[in-house]
Amino acid sequence: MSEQIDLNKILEILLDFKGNKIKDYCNENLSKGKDPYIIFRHLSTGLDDIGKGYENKEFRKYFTSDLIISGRNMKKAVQILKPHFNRTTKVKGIVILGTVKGDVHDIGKTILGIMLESNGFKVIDLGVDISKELFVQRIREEKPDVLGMSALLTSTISYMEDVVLQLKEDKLRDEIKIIVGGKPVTEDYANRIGADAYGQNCIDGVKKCLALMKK
Ligand code: B12
Repeated sequence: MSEQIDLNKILEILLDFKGNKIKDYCNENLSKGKDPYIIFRHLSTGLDDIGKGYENKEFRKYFTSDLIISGRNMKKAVQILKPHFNRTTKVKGIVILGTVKGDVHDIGKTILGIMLESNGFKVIDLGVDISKELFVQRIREEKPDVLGMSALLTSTISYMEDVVLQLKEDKLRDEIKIIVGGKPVTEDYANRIGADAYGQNCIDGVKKCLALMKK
């Protein structure tokens, strides 16, 4: 599928300090009948570019302040787009979500939660920087079908394994399916830590959660 994206315009919107441009962009596109997920995907392309420009040590194009502003604007977009994702009423299962300890990136996880809700899941989003103890406590309380963990830092993905091991120790591992995702996470890593599934993006994540419910 080829999509025309004006990256410069997206970057200008994401880096707008006041945050008005992102609201106008989302509302204008929604009023034209554009699929909210496509709007979100276009904005994500800009975030990716900002991430790469931040990472490039030889010619650093973006700084931490740019990450903060673009992250804040993306969250505004998520709030505007949220009511426009389709919803189904029948509950297909319960998913508990959280970004692991040490990591505060939550845009991907939040959008996954919204898309899971649109696809009939009840979602309990624990938020960010979640310890293994809190995951265990909330799993005991809520008895979800699936645990979804997110991590965006190479330094925090190993905590996903800590959570899996803790669940084993607490005899909860067989009670729940585990799906992991986030930029540095791979299918291979998911297999290595004993997760049941890996989701490359939100759409893949929803598909995998639906499949896990059938197992
Ligand atoms: C916005 C942002 C921030 C914001 C976060 C705001 C927020 N509320 O989330 C702020 C400013 C707080 C931030 C802070 C930092 N950040 Co930052 N950040 C980003 C940035 C630009 C975008 C991340 C994002 O939201 N992407 C959009 C979403 C939609 O994509 P996503 O999260 O990957 O999610 C998709 C998939 O991965 C998947 N997915 C995600 N989670 C899950 C979970 C499941 C279960 C499933 C199935 C799927 C799934 O679905 C989504 C798509 O559909 C990235 C660069 C990048 N391109 O990733 C850097 C990036 C992640 N940050 C980075 C860094 C270094 C930092 C800081 C250490 C910077 C600093 N010096 O302080 C801190 C760390 C803070 C901490 N302890 O967590 C690095 C990480 C490098 C590394 N290898 O570890 C990156 C890659 C930038 C870079 N290229 O250097 N950051």
